[in-house]
Amino acid sequence: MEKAVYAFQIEGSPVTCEVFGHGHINHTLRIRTDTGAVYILQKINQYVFKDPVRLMENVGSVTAYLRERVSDPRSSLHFMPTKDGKFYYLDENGEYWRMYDFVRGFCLDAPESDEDFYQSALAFGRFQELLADYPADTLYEIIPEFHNTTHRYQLLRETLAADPVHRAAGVQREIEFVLSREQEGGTLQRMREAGELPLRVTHNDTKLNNVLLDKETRKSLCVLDLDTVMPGLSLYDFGDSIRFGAATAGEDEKDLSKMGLDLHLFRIYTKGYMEACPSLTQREIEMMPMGAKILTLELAVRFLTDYLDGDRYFKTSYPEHNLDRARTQMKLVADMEDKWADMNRIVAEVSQQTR
Ligand code: ADP
Ligand code: GN1
Ligand code: MG
Repeated sequence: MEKAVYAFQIEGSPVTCEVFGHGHINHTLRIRTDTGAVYILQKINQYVFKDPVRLMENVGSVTAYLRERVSDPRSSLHFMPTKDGKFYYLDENGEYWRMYDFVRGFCLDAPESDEDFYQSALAFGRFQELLADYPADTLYEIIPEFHNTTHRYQLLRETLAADPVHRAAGVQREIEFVLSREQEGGTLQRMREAGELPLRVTHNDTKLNNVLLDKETRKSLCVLDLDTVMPGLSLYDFGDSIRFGAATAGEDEKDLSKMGLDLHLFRIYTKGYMEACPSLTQREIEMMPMGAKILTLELAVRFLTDYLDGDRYFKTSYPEHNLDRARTQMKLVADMEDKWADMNRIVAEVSQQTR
């Protein structure tokens, strides 16, 4: 780690280094130097990202493109070059590191007010609009089939068949829950293949903690975690934000009675997203509730698959962590099913008010 810090062109000498943030994928550290400069140093997770060089090319091009289109420099991530002019450092163990300027603001794991969540909707909606003319075919598909829910089900079936850590027998109810929704889970993928929904450049990982808010104004400053920026559907971004931020409990809540969809927050986000992304088509709008449900179901499938696979993908803090996460997502899916008519009504109302 120390070698990695010194590989980058930074201001001053490092004085502190601490593990930072609540991401599930990369190893993130905050570095402070004796001049008061602050940086984020990340070790790229190579189990998840097989080609870190292409990953950095994607992120580098997208951040450069965004930087030309925003007025506040804090609104776009800024990478520090290494002393030999690269945007990543490869250490002797084959690990890839990168460094960003620390954006002074804060990230939330749950909205503290309606306005916080509204701000995140504006940030992700704007992000989508800003990238509307970005040449999508120049981006590498850094994780192929990332939001292909049909493919996620195939991976679940393969893991279930291999049952590498003998956990399948203990989770039959959970397996049954997701398998009984497999047909519906493939809806977005089928629509994508049929060309019924426009292909856009999307973020693909729109959790609330991937948006930075300004400390003084609490307005959204910057969208973080651009590793999964790829061609995709707006409904992936909308759906993932709802699944994470409009839920009444966190992803790893053990008391499932606390988990459900907050319809008020669902309305707030829908409004912000529609306002910031006026190019959404009628079909995309109609499918918003389905986007929220499928992304939640997809995460249930992904967490369950990782649990069955011995927790190789997501960072976990205890053996049942992925199972707990899968269960919260299932509970949220079930609650969305109960509130389905309300979700559709809200989308129609907001659409009428904002368009
Ligand atoms: P992961 O892929 O593991 O989620 P992220 O890139 O999202 O990694 O980083 C993890 C956390 O680190 C973010 O949620 C955020 O709190 C913080 N973070 C990342 N980049 C920056 C930055 N440039 N400035 C300030 N905080 C950041
Ligand atoms: C991961 O990197 P992070 O923590 O923002 C994951 C997302 C999941 C999320 C679930 C590259 O997001 O797809 O939705 O965990 N990122 C990747 O919390 O797989
Ligand atoms: Mg993140």
